[in-house]
Amino acid sequence: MTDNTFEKLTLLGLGAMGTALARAWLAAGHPLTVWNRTPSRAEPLAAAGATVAETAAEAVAASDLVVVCLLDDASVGAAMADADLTDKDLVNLTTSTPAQARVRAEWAEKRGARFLDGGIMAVPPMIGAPESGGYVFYSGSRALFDAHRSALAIPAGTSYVGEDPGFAALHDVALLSAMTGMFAGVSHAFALIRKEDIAPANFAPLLVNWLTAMAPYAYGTADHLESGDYTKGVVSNLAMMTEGNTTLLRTADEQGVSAELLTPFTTLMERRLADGHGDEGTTGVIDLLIR
Ligand code: FVH
Repeated sequence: MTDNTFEKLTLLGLGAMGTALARAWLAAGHPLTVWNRTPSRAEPLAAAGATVAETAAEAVAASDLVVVCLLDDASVGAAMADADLTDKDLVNLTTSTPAQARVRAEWAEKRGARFLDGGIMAVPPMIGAPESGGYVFYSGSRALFDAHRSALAIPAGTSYVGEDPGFAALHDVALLSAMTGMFAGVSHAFALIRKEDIAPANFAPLLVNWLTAMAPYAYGTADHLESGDYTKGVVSNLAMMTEGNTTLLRTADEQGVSAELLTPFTTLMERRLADGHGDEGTTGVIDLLIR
């Protein structure tokens, strides 16, 4: 933003997320050029004040700041094959792996652009709604991030996690992976009560409160990894928890529920216990996972 004018930017990709981003920037007063492979998706945004480019190359040429939010890394390469990136500030909000983000950063830099990768920790309704808590991890060029910070902060909060362009994707995927484990646990818990006279609507708040109470377990794990002492502050040790797992597995059997979501983790706990670490918590499982 300079004086009273809002920074001009270009957005490639008008899927569910791209459209939400576009609407947030337009609502804030940013002049916005958009492009989408299927042109009809740009029509509602044209009505809301966006300039629609006919090609991705034309859209890139329109602004110094170019944001990309496409399906995957391959679509980023395909969409910008003919674009001149010289002196552009390219922000890629397309979900990718850390390795893909690092290669994409080299690709952009070879073409004369500064590069910032982003991992969006939000779903489309959370964009442009600061109260939702949505945010984006950014990594790569710190100079680019600082130069465009106010524009980048319009759709969602910002969290810069380092110069390594792979770090935003790594943080994003690590949190999504933890979420996947939580979804697995929630699915198993509902399966256990499914055939009983327990209303899912009454059970849900119990689950939420319990998971919320247990979430700070992550701080203890971090402390173990930082200190190297996996027994530090352990309240419920591995020997006890592994024994407890037999009750979890037996209950699944009694309830006619497959234990296939539980067994991968319980098997790792058993291996760590068998290696003689019964006085630890579950932090040692991390060492078993790393190849
Ligand atoms: N939607 C969500 O909940 C998640 C939240 C977290 C972040 N993700 C990531 O955001 C990227 C975009 O997601 P999206 O929700 O906008 O995805 P779609 O609605 O499926 O739109 C995909 C857009 O990509 C275009 N596209 C696909 N392939 C190509 C290609 N080869 N060349 C050019 N463009 C391509 C597609 O165009 P079209 O089908 O309309 O022509 C859409 O614009 C994504 O990385 C999520 O993981 C969203």
